[in-house]
Amino acid sequence: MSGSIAWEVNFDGLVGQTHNYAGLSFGNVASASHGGQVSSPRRAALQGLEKAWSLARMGFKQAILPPQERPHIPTLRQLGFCGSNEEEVLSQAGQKAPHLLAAACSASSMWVANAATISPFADTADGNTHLTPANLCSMFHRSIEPCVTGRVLRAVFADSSFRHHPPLPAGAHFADEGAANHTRFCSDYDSAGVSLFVYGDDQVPATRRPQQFPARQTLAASEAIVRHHGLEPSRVIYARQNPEAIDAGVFHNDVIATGNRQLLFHHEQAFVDTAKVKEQLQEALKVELQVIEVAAKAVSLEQAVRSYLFNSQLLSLPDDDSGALLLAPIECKKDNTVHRYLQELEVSGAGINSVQYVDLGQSMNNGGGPACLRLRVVMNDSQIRNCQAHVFMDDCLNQELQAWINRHYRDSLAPSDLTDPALLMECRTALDELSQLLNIGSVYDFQREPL
Ligand code: SUG
Repeated sequence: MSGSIAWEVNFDGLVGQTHNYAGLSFGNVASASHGGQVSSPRRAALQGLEKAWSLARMGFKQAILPPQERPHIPTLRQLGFCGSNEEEVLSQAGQKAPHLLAAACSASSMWVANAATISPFADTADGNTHLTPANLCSMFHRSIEPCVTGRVLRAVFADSSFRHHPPLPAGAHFADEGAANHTRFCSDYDSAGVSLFVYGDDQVPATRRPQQFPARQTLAASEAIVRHHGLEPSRVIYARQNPEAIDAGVFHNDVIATGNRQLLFHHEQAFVDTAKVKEQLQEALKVELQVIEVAAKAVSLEQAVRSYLFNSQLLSLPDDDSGALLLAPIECKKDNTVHRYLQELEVSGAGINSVQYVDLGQSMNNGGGPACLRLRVVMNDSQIRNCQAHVFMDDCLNQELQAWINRHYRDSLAPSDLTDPALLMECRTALDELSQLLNIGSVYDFQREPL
């Protein structure tokens, strides 16, 4: 299949109706510091949609992925909340274990950079595109996602050139957080790429571990994915994340480094051995690797985490060698140091010649910036043409989704609203309508089996 024109398609996760602040992610500084606050699901969903639509308007291939069903009653039942009806299940959970109710209500599936690891056809032994949903077993509220993620991915990537793998076995040994710790480098999207897998834990007793926060990706998980996807070992690099960065709030590599095509944009303190990472990448890539390394004295680790500078989207159009676009969170403009750095970068000729800013405040408060909200999938013409799901952004879909959000989303949501049975029904009505609009079939539990 290689040789045909291919694009990077960004699939953005639509924010779900239960978007709320429950402080669920230990080690994610923004999530912890906003726990208990009142959220605005409608504003969150509109902010995310506007980002996707603005990239589509600029000519980038852009699509969307649906949110998951929350509150997730099957999870609450599995945990022993066994009322005779759903209302009772919600109320029991709310009274006895509000933290478990919050976990079963989290809209965290919006951060689709954690949905799966994807290896495009140009990189795999059989010439197919391989997908593995992440097991997300480090955080309970996220471990609920992989089953429905798998169904959604099968519905959207249904043609025979896609190979769907099950998530890795759940458990600390194979903790996998998906594309957030995987970066693909290449000259053109349809030429063989080099995969950089970044892990926080190699399970070797002697290695220095983060002292405060958990490492959420293991080396063993990435190695298993490489085997499943049939990646050529000489084009795979494994790099260990700096434990100090994890302790500063870098819970995924995409909070401290990003890359696209031949460009690596990273913080000086991202990896344990940066020189080795660059050397290996350069050797595997063959064409020239461009590197923009941000020194700690220019932007500190703390500033990088607060502004989410490296969670920007690094984008380029095929056949456009004029330099990349960086779509950065608005927080980067509000921080004087980071803003000045980016202004200088734009005119430096280093490889990023345009920086734009986007307001994703609602998602950012939970630690999800522009890059967390999207899953990158390299697709060729026929894969795009064969996609039966109505997920590619155009003016019409944008308007339909805007109207759908305005019809179904609450303007504000407090943690105490999560037991409201009306919320459960609102979510199901909305998702039923959405699955028809997107033509993805019955992917949700409530559509498949009587509860
Ligand atoms: O897994 N936050 C998500 C944010 C994920 C960001 N993704 C990437 N960097 N790719 C997480 O920590 C917070 C939910 C809450 O606290 O209610 C949360 O799950």
